[in-house]
Amino acid sequence: MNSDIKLIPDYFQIDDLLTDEHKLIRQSVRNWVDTRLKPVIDDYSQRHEFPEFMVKELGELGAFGPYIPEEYGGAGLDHMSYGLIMQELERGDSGIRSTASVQSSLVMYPIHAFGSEEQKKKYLPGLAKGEFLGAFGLTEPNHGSDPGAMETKIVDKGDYYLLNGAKMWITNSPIAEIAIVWAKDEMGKVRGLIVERGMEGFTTPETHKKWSLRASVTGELVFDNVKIPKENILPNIQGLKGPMMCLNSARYGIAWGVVGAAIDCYSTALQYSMERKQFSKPIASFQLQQKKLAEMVTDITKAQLMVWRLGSLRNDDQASPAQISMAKRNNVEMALRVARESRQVLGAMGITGDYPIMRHMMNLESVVTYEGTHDVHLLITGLDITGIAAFK
Ligand code: TGC
Ligand code: FAD
Repeated sequence: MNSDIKLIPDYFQIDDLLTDEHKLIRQSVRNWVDTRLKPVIDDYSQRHEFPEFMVKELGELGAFGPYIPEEYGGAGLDHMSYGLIMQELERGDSGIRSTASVQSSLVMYPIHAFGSEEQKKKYLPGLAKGEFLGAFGLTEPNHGSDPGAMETKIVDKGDYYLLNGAKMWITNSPIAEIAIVWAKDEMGKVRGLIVERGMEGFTTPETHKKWSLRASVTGELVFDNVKIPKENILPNIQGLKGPMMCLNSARYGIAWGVVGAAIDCYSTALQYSMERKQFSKPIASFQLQQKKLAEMVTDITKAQLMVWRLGSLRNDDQASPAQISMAKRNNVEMALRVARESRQVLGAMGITGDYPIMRHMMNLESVVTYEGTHDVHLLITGLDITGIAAFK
């Protein structure tokens, strides 16, 4: 293939806007994805198995809590770096990016932002190193898009809280050592708790038969009269804004991550179209295939510009939740479109595990739903521009 062809597009020279440190971080994650993840991920997905060996390696790579300060085991990096790490991981697989998103944004972030000094010292260094995983329990069997109506409850029993209820669709729940669980107290206020594996009455059944994120483990968190020590409550937050602030960070990471999945699909299609011949010519020479490729690279470029700007706003603490929602929604839809178009460029080969496209496409069907569905994010934009909430 012509060596001038860029398989990882940078059409608007966004690299010029990154620091040398950003590029170095991106390169180290890119190398890890190419050498450790890509060669094995199709097998794990086909077997519906989580590559557990990656947890320690992700910790060593600095993919867990990159923006958490170094004194707690994080890397003290900026949000642009976090985004670039998510992009590279999802170029490999959305499920592996999910593992890093949950650990960083949904477990380490709330402990760091809302936890006591003792909680930060107890949990953050081990989470950062990948010594153990955490999970985040917000969604319930009867409450997905409307987490404010959650039924999971804590009752103050003097020395401890008694926790009852259930969470569903929880990434990493069957293998996590701790879970950040959101529950209502007697006053109906949402509180955050650190629930530890081994606490009596706490179980984590696995969810089987997923056609999406097959290399990521999903399950439930079930609480049957679990005694939670008082020191396990997150002291510095009350109300739904606690979990929502965690989601801002995770949704931001997803907006970046899916650009990676789109790049992987596009570059596979570009390469294939240059090599595959029909009617004695590479299929890349036909206008209809060029239209697909040109639209894909345009879509990816727009998404790259959006997350770069969002990253600089977030670094200045200026990114609004509505901006994050718009970027998450836009970029996931873009990545799904790119995956579907790329799959067609490969013809029948596109449906096999010899190429990553079908796996990305199936993964993205979860990504478009979790962390707030495509429709919910549209309604968040609607609320932002009209001032009228159309959820209820
Ligand atoms: P609403 O009345 O609007 O808000 C209640 C309180 O929360 C505050 N708030 C936020 N604060 C910070 N950031 C945000 N993004 C916030 N959104 C809301 C709000 O200011 C208010 O605070 P206060 O102090 O006034 O009480 O809430 P609502 O009940 O009307 O619901 C609004 C809605 C629908 C937008 C929201 O609840 C929502 O986003 N629903 C989607 C739920 C969701 O995203 N779940 C994700 C679960 S975790 C997950 O999917 C992990 S996947 C992990 C992986 O594998 O990568
Ligand atoms: P519902 O809320 O029942 O929505 C069903 C449909 O109705 C959607 O299309 C939705 O857009 C639409 N809808 C809902 N309300 C409205 C409205 N007001 N107006 C218009 N349309 C509406 N959750 C966690 O807490 N932690 C996790 O780690 C986690 N990991 C996940 C991993 C996977 C693989 C998946 C698939 C999900 C995960 N989730 C997790 C749950 C995820 O956040 C929820 O699935 C999501 O918030 C949507 O909730 P729901 O599935 O109950 O759909």
